Amino acid sequence: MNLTQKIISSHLVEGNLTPGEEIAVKIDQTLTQDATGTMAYLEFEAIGLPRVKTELSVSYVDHNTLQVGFENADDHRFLQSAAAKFGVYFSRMGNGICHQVHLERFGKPGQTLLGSDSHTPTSGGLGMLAIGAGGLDVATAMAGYPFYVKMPGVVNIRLHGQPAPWVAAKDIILEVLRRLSVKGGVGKVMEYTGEGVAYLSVPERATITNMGAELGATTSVFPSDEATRLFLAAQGREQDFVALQPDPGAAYDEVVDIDLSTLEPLIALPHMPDNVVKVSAVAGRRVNQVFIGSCTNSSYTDLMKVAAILKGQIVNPGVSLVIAPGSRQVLTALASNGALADLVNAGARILECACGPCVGVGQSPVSSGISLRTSNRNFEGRSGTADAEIYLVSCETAAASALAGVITDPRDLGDPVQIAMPETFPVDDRMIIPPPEPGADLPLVMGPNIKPLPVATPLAEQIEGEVLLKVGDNITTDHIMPAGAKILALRSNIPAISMHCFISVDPTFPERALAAGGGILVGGLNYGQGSSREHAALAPLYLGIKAVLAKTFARIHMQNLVNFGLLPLVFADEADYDDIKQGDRLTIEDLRANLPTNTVQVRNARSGKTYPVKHTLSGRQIDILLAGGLLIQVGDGAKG
Ligand code: MIC
Ligand code: SF4
Repeated sequence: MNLTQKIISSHLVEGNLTPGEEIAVKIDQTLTQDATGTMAYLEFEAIGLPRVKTELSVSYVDHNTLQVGFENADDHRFLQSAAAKFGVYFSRMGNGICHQVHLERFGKPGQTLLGSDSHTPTSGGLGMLAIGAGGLDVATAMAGYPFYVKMPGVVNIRLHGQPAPWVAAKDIILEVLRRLSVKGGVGKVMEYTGEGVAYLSVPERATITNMGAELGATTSVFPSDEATRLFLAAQGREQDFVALQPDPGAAYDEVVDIDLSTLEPLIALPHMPDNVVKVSAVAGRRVNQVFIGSCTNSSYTDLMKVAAILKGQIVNPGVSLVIAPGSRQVLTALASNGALADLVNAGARILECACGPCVGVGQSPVSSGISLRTSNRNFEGRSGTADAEIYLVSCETAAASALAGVITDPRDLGDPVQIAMPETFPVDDRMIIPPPEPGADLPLVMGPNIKPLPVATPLAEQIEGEVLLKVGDNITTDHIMPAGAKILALRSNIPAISMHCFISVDPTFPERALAAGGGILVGGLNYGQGSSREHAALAPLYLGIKAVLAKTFARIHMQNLVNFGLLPLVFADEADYDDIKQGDRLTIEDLRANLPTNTVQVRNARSGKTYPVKHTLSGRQIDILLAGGLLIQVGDGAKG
């Protein structure tokens, strides 16, 4: 067996290892973050259990920590009260980005982790099977239910040779994205092997598994080896180490070979993470801002490299350099060894240990500005500046460019910087509050911005409605439900946040949808890629959307639609997409009878055509739709 199959089979509750068939997997650990966590704990409350049933569940606060207005602070207070009430560890504001802290303090090789954030696969760098999902799936896992997913195909990415000088882990995953695209990983796990693995530390492996999310992959995983043991030992957690490797000669569904010794520094151009070229091909373009941080590249070694490059120099006058360390542990280490002073002396603006600019919480670039970022997503508008251009790079390229003021190949700097992994990290878990002993009936503390969950309804016999919006390929959840500090503050208030749905595509959409009493959405390939935010399903639900007709769907978003009773349908013939115009009236009849037999048809009143559609839903997902959403199903189950 390969490593993916080994971990899945040791957690398999239902199904078999045939790719494409639905399996149920036992979940050992869960994580949530503030922007998805408020919903997840409201959902857990609705399920009706007093306490989580997982081995470990952690609630992080890292996405929106600006606390502009009371809404955000109220959410954090609610999350702290929910963690105490339901038996969940609470990582306080300022303690760091969920994925970085989870890697440092909680991740365990061979275990499963489900997180309400699409970059949960970061912990795959430790040999975990770590999967991102919507809040309701995570709430369900906290309630002790297994996680359902289609058994992925396993792609073996074989890393050959030693990375060329100045080639970073980021360049390796950018190369994978260049080759496979943002759709290339859908329905697959990326499993890394080969002699090149030994050259990568756990945080470097985590950079690669983190950005496997941008491939659309179910997850990515590295073996657990001597580097894993050393990392866990440095975290004071050697007891959590187990060695894990695929069996010799294990079979894979696909193989990708990458020679690390011939790679060059790479860069993703606006506005997609797979729009990758060599840094040298675009060197010399002016840069207005450089952001170093995010769950992709904010580890100790990342920032030590940056400090070494910047030491004794000053940031170019045309550049604003902002740095957000990934965790309090990283920041403490930099503070005590002097590297923080090197960063500050060089003119870096140090931000809180949080997601920050990555999700548009502060530091929006200037109009038409060019921002070089070490983060993972460069979707249009995500930075908060509609016409900014975001480029994705390694820490080395970011630091070199911040000094030069133009996009710079780090190889121009001469000898590469070498940073050794420390033997011990400054471990201090006092900003992580363990849950109290079971027994006490603690309150959930809610501010006025926290509104009840919207209720899904059982699938109707017939859906009839206007095509309220027709969009193209690769529509992201940032298009459907934008982030940024102002909108993130509304994550626990669905009526209010819904008024921002699709506004970057069509500002009139929310009002038109409400006025029409709801309708239907039409999308292209890979609809709903990106974030796990279930608000991208909850807002359309609130606005009355009944069905989404697309060429293909991204995994997490499709499950989120199902969880809230919205029907995801796929064109049987992609050419029918071209026949539909925004404003057409569509009718889908005999749904309850035709869904289980996959014989659904959609009639277009304007063109008079009937389109055969199919779905890729499992029997379980059909049952959820017929029942009116997962919450109704699970809630009933939990009550007996
Ligand atoms: C993201 O990077 O898009 C986010 C913000 O972390 C999201 C979660 C969210 O929208 O709250 C994700 O990746 O799932
Ligand atoms: Fe946070 Fe950005 Fe990572 Fe999402 S991608 S978890 S917003 S740092």
